Amino acid sequence: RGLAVDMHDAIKRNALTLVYQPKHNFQGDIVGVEALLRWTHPRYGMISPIVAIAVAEDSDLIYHLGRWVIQQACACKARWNEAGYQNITVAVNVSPIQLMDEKLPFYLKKYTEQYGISAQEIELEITESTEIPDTELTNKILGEIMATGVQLSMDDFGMGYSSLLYLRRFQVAAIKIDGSITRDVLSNVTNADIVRTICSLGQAQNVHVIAEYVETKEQRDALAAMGCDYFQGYFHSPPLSECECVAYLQQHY
Ligand code: G
Ligand code: G
Ligand code: MN
Ligand code: NA
Repeated sequence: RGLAVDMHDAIKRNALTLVYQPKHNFQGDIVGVEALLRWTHPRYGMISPIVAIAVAEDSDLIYHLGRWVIQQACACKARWNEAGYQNITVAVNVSPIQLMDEKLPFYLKKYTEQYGISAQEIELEITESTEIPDTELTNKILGEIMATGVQLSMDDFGMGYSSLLYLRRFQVAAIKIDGSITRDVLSNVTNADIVRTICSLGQAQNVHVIAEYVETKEQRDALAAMGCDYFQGYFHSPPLSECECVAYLQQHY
């Protein structure tokens, strides 16, 4: 049996889960979370989401999996709203291949309505594993996603194919500077220059800049001084189960 078959089962039996990594502002308030896929395989144990997504992309399961992730994220956000945590966004990762799913805008509408949340509470982090095709189809889908009110952000900014062009192709709410740039910002002068440059771009474009892989207070403070708005990483918190995240919200909201 191949991993693709196992994943099909896993989706059906709810053997996949999402964990949530908090994002904070400089004041320390939690402003949102990023949903991250976790798959515990019955025989192979934990499978990295990078592998899981690659398996799904190679086997037609990716649209199904992507819709499932969005549904779970909307359901979770509805529970948090109910508990009084309205002022946080939930971000979901989408690969460029998922941006070819013509039904993606439909499902974003369907699940936000079904769970009674507003589209603005959901964010799609577009990862740059491959180039986003500049075709009529993806441009149409991107336009329809923006029309739903769901926010778009650029993940792994600074590492990818044509990040700067994407800023012109669609409206983004946030830029996430890739962890490989932020992680050694204290010791690498070039990376510090890159961070400052991305931050001034963000300011000019009225786009929030998020630093990920922030592991220490020194890094957080330096990144804030360089102009980053939001911070994500082990300094604040690792990814948390929904249950752990509720406890975290009780302390940090
Ligand atoms: O959680 P972890 O750091 O292991 O995630 C590794 C990468 O896998 C993340 O950077 C993220 O971009 C990707 N990833 C995690 N969950 C999802 C998901 O639900 N969909 C997609 N497309 N990518 C994901
Ligand atoms: O690819 P993306 O950046 O979306 O995925 C984030 C992944 O990076 C998560 O799966 C998480 O486990 C990991 N991660 C998040 N914060 C940190 C951090 O501060 N340090 C390290 N080493 N890994 C992190
Ligand atoms: Mn991400
Ligand atoms: Na990233």
